[in-house]
Amino acid sequence: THITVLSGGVGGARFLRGVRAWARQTHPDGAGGSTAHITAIVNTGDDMWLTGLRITPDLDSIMYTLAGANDEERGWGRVGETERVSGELKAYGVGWPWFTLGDLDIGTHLARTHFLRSGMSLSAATERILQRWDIGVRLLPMTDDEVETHVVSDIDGTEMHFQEWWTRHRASIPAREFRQLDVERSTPAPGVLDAIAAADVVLVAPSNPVVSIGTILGIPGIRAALAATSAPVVGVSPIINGSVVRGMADACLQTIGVATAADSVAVHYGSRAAGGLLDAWLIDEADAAVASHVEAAGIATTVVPLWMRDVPTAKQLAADAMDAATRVR
Ligand code: GDP
Ligand code: FO1
Ligand code: CA
Repeated sequence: THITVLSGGVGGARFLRGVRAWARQTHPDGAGGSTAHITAIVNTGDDMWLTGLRITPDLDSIMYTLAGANDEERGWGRVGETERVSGELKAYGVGWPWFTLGDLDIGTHLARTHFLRSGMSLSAATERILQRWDIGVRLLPMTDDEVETHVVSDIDGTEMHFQEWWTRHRASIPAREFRQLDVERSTPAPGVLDAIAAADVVLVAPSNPVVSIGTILGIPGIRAALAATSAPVVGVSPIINGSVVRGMADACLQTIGVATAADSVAVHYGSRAAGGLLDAWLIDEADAAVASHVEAAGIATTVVPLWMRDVPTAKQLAADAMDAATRVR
């Protein structure tokens, strides 16, 4: 079984932890792993160069979470982290004072930057970094090209890196538009289109629909591959009861004119039969009343608990998504 997951950072990481647990239980390899192959296609729009280092937040959130090395409370970075180097950089006035790189995390960035400087692509560098962490999931950046998400302020039209808008301003500056720099010249990373074409199931993680999933869909060729695959495409709503659960994704949805609601996000993604993304959509029990809107848009709907409070609940959600996949097409 080949399972391909489109993923952002924290929401995607929690979901992937559930998919991996489901695969280990239903397709055990007898050695604690699974015979099922899980590939995540990961957003890299949040990436940037900072103090000479290449930072890839969503890839790292997934890697640390699946390795059990993540700071669960904060949602990003390493558990048991210290910030001594960051303090030094601040004293030199280098980097972004509102963006803290942990000491252990800097080790990862140094390794990644070393590999990139030695001529490796981001996907090759990611594979090399993952050799250290036995996570049991293949992580593919959506592209090897630098396609950074920028935000255009609706107040004065100025443009800033997504990371500045999100982390420094906490998404409080009204955004006019999200831009993916140089996206038209980018190509999917090696393995991405194959992972979609050869999948038995494609899962869309409950990730930010705009700056995680939307960014992945913006890479030329990815939408067409999703339209063409024989695998069912099943999405999980990142919205529960009109709320984004954690983070500020509502500000992103507002910018593109989509309501923060489970049905609105599904309709925005669209039915694959009508040129959109989805065959099936999972919504929470709290949103059962809007299931008919999703069905009317041509998307099969399943109502299940969507709150991933721990690994068992995330595993059940993965099981429900795999079940939904068997019911379509
Ligand atoms: P980011 O890159 O770190 O912002 O993470 P993602 O893009 O992968 O996902 C962020 C989104 O995950 C949030 O906006 C939430 O809507 C969603 N999310 C977080 N936790 C849960 C959960 O337990 N259940 C569901 N259904 N969605 C969640
Ligand atoms: N988020 C913050 O709110 N403040 C930080 O200082 C911060 C540092 C940071 C360093 C490395 C990394 O991989 C992620 C980091 N994040 C930080 C989280 C992250 O930038 C955003 O939440 C995501 O990019 C949105 O997915
Ligand atoms: Ca992200």
